[in-house]
Amino acid sequence: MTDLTELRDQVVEGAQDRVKALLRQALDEGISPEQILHGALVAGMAVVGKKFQAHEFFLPDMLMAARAMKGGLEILNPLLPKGDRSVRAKVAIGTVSGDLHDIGKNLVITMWEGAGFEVVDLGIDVTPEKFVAAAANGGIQLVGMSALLTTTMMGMKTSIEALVAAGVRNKVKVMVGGAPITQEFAAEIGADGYAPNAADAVDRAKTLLGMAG
Ligand code: HCB
Repeated sequence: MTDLTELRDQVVEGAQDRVKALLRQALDEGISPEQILHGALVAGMAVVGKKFQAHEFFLPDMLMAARAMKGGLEILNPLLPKGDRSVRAKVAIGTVSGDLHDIGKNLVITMWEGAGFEVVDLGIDVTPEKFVAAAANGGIQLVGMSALLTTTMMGMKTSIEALVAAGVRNKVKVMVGGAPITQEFAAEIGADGYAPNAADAVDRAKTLLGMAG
């Protein structure tokens, strides 16, 4: 039986080929994609974050781990639950200005697409102007913002202020998320919602768009 602890450790080590092999083995043994995602891949990134904080890991280590995680996600993404595909909504999401972290954002996209949403990926380092353009264009009903750095999270506030200044704030719901973000912070900056993970981002989006139930 594949040990998810070993898979997690290989993510931490940044051993992409080994991660892919162990992940395929785990799937063959009937371990669910969600169990692998949370029990090994996401858990691995949490360990990497702690090691970086403790100065045991440096930027290249973090990059290797991210590469290994992405390799694993390439296999897992098509297998994650597709949910209720009858729900249709057009949404956009991006990582805020100055922030290059996109693994979490991409997982939210996977889950949103799985739920039947049409998703516009605004990418990383998204300026307030780009969020405004997304909100102003093409029937987007919800804008998601992601931030992983305490130094970039205020970019969410600036982006919401830009939506207000451009007169498009009422056209869209705004959802924020990312490791340093909390419900309190979301309320403080005037976001409509917050989600701590990609699965909750689906439920939250449905609620905000009046599709829950
Ligand atoms: Co990065 N990094 N990093 N990093 N990094 C963090 C975020 C630290 C917390 C590590 C630490 O110190 N413990 C730290 C931030 C500290 C702080 O701000 N207080 C940090 C730092 C400091 C930095 C640099 C400044 C390092 C440097 O250069 N000295 C640099 C900044 C670059 C930049 O952005 N300008 C940097 C660079 C990197 C990379 C490039 C090596 C790599 C990113 C690769 C990539 O994304 N393509 C990286 C990584 C991988 C991390 C950690 C290890 C993992 C992040 C991750 O992918 N987590 C992270 C440590 C950590 O977070 N514990 C570390 C896994 C995903 C699945 O979780 O939280 O992103 P998530 O997303 C969840 C959830 O939040 C929610 O759903 C997702 C799925 O469940 N969600 C949303 C996310 N966005 C949402 C939006 C919504 O609307 C709704 C829900």
